[in-house]
Amino acid sequence: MQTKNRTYMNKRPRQELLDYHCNVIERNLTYFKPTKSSTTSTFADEIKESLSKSEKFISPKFFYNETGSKIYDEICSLPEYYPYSSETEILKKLEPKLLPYISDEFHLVELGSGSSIKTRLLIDILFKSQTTLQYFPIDISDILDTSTKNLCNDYPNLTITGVVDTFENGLDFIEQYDDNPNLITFLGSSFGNFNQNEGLEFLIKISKLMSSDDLFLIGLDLKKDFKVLHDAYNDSQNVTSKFNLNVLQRINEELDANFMLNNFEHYAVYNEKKGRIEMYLRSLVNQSVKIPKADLSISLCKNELIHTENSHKFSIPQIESTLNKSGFKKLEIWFDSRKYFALILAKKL
Ligand code: AVJ
Repeated sequence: MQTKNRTYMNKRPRQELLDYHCNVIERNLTYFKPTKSSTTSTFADEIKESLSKSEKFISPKFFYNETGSKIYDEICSLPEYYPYSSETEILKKLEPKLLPYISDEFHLVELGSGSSIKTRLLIDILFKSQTTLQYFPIDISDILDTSTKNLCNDYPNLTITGVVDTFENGLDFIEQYDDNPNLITFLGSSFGNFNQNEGLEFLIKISKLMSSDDLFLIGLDLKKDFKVLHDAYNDSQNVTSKFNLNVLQRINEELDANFMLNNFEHYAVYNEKKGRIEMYLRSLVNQSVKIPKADLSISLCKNELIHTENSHKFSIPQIESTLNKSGFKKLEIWFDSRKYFALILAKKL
């Protein structure tokens, strides 16, 4: 094998070029935050905008406050919610399949802060080929929770460097940080929340930011039997309903709104034509709601829907063409035993 002329140990991080603060929490736990407050709009701005439209909408990114994240963890342990168990099944068998692609000293970059069992499975694989590992979770919101601290206690040779920023900016930062190759992961079919154009644009940005020896590992949920899809978002314990309704509770808490949660019901349906689960909150009565901190009052008719999420399901040809169109070369595609979920390994074209 060709040896690359690189010095990993002496390379100084170039954070001074990039306008990030460095906060050292512990010996092996650091995070970087942009110094300039980003220009992205606030929760109040976005809610005002998306609930003022004739087709009311709340972005699914707002599901994940502390309570919402806990409910999402509950969803992941539901028997009907196959995406989590299917992806984990693939990851548990990944070691012999992924290791042939790992030759240098790879960093692990995670889009979205996992700090879950899935992150641990990937860390374990990388430690099979290297003695130290640097892990960069990228997330716009508080990624340094207790699970991150547990991670650094459990792995003494792991260095965690959180980047509190958008995925694109965070990846840009890491690419300039040093010259190590990166295994960039985007798991859980989070990609399914994008519509087709947003998804394509996102992948184009990622592939442009990547260097030629980086690897990209993306988990995508597959098209399948209607009943399996339906039940995954209409679970018998109503956890998904609680998850969906919690976003209204969050708006009540943070924006002083007066949504009456009992006046809404969870509605999730598979849209065959668009190949996606659509989630809504249905108004059960004619009602009006005040959202003072968004400077907004809305009225809802009985049966009116607030759209809260799209979760796209993919076919294999669709995955291949999306990757091709966005500057990626597919290396591998792995499935779980039921072929419900796919994990794709790709490189920059
Ligand atoms: C985190 C976006 C992958 O779409 O399945 C789970 C979120 N919504 N149940 C998904 C979700 C309802 C989940 N993703």
